[in-house]
Amino acid sequence: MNSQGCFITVEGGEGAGKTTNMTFIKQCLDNWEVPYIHTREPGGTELAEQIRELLLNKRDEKVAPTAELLLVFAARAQHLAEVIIPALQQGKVVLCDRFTDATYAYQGGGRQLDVSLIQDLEQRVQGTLRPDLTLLLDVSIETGMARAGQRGELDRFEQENIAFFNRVREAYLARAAEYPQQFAIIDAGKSLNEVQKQIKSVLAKRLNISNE
Ligand code: Z5A
Repeated sequence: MNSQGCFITVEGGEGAGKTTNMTFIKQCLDNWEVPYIHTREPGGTELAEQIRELLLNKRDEKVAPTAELLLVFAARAQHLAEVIIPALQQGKVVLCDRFTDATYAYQGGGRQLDVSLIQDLEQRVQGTLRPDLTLLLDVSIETGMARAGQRGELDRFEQENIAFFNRVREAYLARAAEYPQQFAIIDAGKSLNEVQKQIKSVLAKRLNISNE
């Protein structure tokens, strides 16, 4: 636990079903009467949402991977100071759609940036703060891309190629293997009903909810 609160992050690659399952997680927390805030990265504050737009918008200029990384952490520093840390200090559950594990996956795995640079920024921006629980929605690239393909226009990340998404997935799975106490891998290739059963069981256990 961080202070009195609990920091829960949800991660996954393309078409893993984060948005769909976030709605379900919020319903679970509401039913259990657990006080929480829901937020996202990049974003979560006015400034950080503006940085999100800079990051996601398609542009003619090629974005240097290091510039992308620094923007991600600039947004995170603001988000931590304004939203995440105060909520944890108030004893709330902070439910965050993506966090630094996404940086290891997308900028470390996808963009192949030096991981020690990410570790250094993580330490400087977050200190010792890490998620208490990360739900990693894991799905094959084929299934994920087929699902994501049903959506509208693609953003700057969604336009990447299969090799990029493979590296992202591998990096997420490597993080989960390295930090088994933090991560719960959810098989997001299954039916929505089965996925949500897995999520509910992990959440209830982590939050000590007995009356599921
Ligand atoms: N990024 C980064 O590079 N570095 C960082 O540090 C951070 C982020 C924090 C924006 O993220 C981008 O930011 C992201 C990485 C980068 N790039 N990408 N891509 P985002 O989280 O805002 O965007 P997203 O990845 O597109 O997430 P999403 O909108 O939640 O999409 P999703 O996971 O695909 O979820 P979905 O829309 O709920 O599901 C997709 C479809 O599949 C939808 O039609 C569902 O009905 C369907 N679905 C979902 N689950 C199932 C199951 N189980 N069966 C069948 N169909 C399903």
